[in-house]
Amino acid sequence: MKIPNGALLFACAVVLLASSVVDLGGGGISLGQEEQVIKVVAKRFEYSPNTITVKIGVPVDLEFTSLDRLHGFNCPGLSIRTDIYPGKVNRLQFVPQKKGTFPFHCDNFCGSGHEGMTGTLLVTD
Ligand SMILES: [Cu+2]
Repeated sequence: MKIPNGALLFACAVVLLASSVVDLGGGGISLGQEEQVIKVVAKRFEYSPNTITVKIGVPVDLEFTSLDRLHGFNCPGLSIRTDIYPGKVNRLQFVPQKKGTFPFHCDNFCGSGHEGMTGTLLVTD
């Protein structure tokens, strides 16, 4: 099939125009279910919040910050972990695939009291 150059250019222009109009809509368009963005603050020897509730099958974006030093977030039941460095946002993205109650804990030794730095991640319907 032969397409005249002019027609191709015109088609490209229409696509470009259409995409720029969509962008002006502001902030992008998300299809499907919304992401669950949850901010978690870590400090000696706690997480805030220390109970995190998410929905099964919906993408989760955990945004960790530390107020003092390096901590960790380790949730073995869901096979997820991240380091939590002070002064930056440490993201952990996952899609919960099973319902339940999953304990998490700090896995970077952060002093006397470190063993009590724990929380619970609840995956619900
Ligand atoms: Cu810690």
